[in-house]
Formats: sequence, C-alpha cells, structure tokens
Amino acid sequence: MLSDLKPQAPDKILMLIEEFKADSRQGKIDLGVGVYKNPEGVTPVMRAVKAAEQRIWQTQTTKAYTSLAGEADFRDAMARMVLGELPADRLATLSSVGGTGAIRQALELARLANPGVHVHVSDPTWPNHLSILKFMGLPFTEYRYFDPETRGVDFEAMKADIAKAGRGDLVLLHGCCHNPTGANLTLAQWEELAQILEKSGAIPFIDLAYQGFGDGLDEDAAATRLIAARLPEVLIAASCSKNFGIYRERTGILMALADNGAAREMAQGSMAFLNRQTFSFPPDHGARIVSTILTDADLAADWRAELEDVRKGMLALREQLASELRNLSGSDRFDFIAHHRGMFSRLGATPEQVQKLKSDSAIYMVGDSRLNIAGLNRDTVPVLARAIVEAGI
Ligand code: PLP
Ligand code: TYF
Repeated sequence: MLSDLKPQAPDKILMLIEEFKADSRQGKIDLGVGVYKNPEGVTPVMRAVKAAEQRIWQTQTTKAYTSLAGEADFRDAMARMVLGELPADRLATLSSVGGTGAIRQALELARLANPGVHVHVSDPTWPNHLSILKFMGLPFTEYRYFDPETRGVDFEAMKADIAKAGRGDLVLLHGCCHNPTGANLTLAQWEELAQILEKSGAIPFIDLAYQGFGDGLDEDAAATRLIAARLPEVLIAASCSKNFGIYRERTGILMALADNGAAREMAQGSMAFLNRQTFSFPPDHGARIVSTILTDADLAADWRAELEDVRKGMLALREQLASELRNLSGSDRFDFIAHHRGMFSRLGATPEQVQKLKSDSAIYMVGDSRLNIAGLNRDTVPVLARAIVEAGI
C-alpha cells in the first residue's frame, strides 16, 4: 500500500525556509514565511501570553477533555473580538486546529450541506486555500483581484467576477491584510460587495488571519462585521496564530452565522460532528491562553498594547521602504508598499527578478514576489531597496 503513494507537491513557502537556512552568506535576509519577527529577527512570545500561561499553570486542576466544539469561554471571547458582539441567536462556533483547521471545517460544513458546493477564490490567494480545495475535490473559480499595474485591487473586475457566483456558492474573502498581495478593499467597496452578494445569494466565507496587523483590531474586523450584519449566512475562519503569536499552539475558530435559530442549531451540531470525525476534541492550550487574556482587563490591555506596537512597527517599515525606493528610483512607483496593509506586499517582480534578489543579494521572498515586511528592520530596509532597484524591478 505505502509504495503506491505518489509524491505530493511541496509547499513552496515552507521550502523557502529550508533554502534560507542552508544559505551560508552573511547578511542574508528572510522575507519568506509569514511569521512576525521583531527588529532583532526573533518571533517573541507576547507578554500577555506568558502571563496567561503562568496563570493557567498555577490554576488548572485538570486536563480532562473539553467539549467537541471547544471551550465556550474561548468561542464567546473570540466572537466578541471578531464581531464586536455576541449574536447568540444566529451564531454557531467551533474551536479549530489553527485558522487552517477552521478553513477546512468550514469547507467540510459547506460540503455536508451541499456536496458539490462551488467556491470562488481571489486570484491570487493563499496557496493553501487552493491546495485544500483541490484535495477535497471541490470545484472552484478564481475571481480577479490584484491589478499588476497599480498593485492595488482591480475592484471593477472583482465585482464583475463575484457577481457571477451562483446562489449557495461560497465566496472566499480575506477579511483584512490580503495574503499574498497586501492590497485591500476600502469599507465603501466592502459595502458594494455586500450588495452584490445579497443580490446573488452567494455566501461569504471570510478568512481572518491577521486581525490587528493592518489598521487596528477593530478596524481590521470592520469588513467582517459589515458582511455579518448584512448577509443572512456567513462563514468566518479566524486564526489566533499571528495576533497572539501562538503559531505552534494551533488555535483558531470557525464561526457560522445563520439566519434563524433552527439553522443555527443545525450548524452547531454539524460543526461539533465534524470535529469528532477529524480529531474528536480540539486542542485547548492555545484557546485557553486566548480566553484568559481576553476575559481579563489587564491582560487584554497589555496584549492590545503589544499588538499595536507590532502593527505600528510594520507600518513604519512600510513607510521607510517606500521612501527609500522613492529616493533611489526617482519615482513614486513603489508607494503602494506604504498603502498595503498586513505582513505582506506583492512587489510585482518577475520570477527571474526574485531569483536575482536571492542569488545576488541573499534576499529571500516567495516566488510570486511576496515579501514579509516583518522580516525587515531599519538597517535592512535600505539594503533591500538598493537590491530592488539593482534587480531592475
Ligand atoms: N489564512 C491565511 C490567509 C493565512 O495567511 C494563514 C497563515 O498563517 C492562515 C489562514 C492560517 O493560519 P494558522 O493555521 O497558522 O492559524
Ligand atoms: O502565508 C504564510 O506565509 C503564512 C504561514 O503551509 C504559512 O500563512 C505558510 C505556509 C503554510 C502554512 C502557514
């Protein structure tokens, strides 16, 4: 049996980590995988996370199973953080194995309700979206999103493509901080999108992996809240990996908003069922860290403050990079870097230029020219800017 297995396509982002490690050049710069790094290049454990872990260690008296859907404290606190309130009459929630687990369970839930469910994804999107859809055998279509000229969103094209989604189709949207491009919709554009979805009966499925990394914790949830208020049914997959810095704890949540109580009940039962079919109980430690922080005013305030520092640090690097490039190139064609939000920006370079950055300057970014802003610091920004101009980008 095992010899019948075929090799699977590797994850190109994760491959880059190995390639970077193997490079012995001094001063190499890693702008690949989407992990936050401070100016010293360290991915720290956040202060409030350490404090919450200490509190859990001191007070936890059992490690017995939780419930199939995960702890209610975590799910309620996350629903409040994402939605700004707890719409208990329409909301079903499920603790998941990271944001990825929430995406998978959302697609499983949709498939359970509608075995041939058609999914619409942005072009480009996070490669794992496509990989999971292909693995599950779900039909999908890409909607136009990124404008390579402006490096912003081609909103007219996006609207035209999303308007073609049928009733009951899923439309996968990045709630903020689009990965891989960094280009995002304005709130007015989200409003237009909501109208299109209302008209077509397609169901928004929001992937929210970077809340707090763009314009602020509430600002980054504004689009999700708008969609949640306007559409009868919404799926939301939220990750705690980045904003709590608990990547390896695998903490996330699936939220399903229903338009009536009976459908909510059905969704809640089906979601717990899906966890049971996959791994029974979801992991608890990361979820407990999150609920400990969010339900304690002091810990929550400290976490918010540290998250704000992280966010502002990335914004400062964006400004610095755009400004260096303005000076070096004598043009404003890189100003989009300051307008993008989140961890990533797509430079719009060719694969050959990305390769040149790697071979000539030991600068590593994903092949589609996505760079992780948090991989930079004040000293490496000028190095990158010079290399970008020298590579003829
Ligand atoms: N969605 C997007 C767009 C992402 O970039 C990520 C990656 O971190 C995730 C979801 C899921 O992250 P995780 O499974 O680590 O919580
Ligand atoms: O896009 C990224 O870099 C992050 C981290 O299989 C990541 O979302 C990358 C690849 C992967 C899982 C997470």
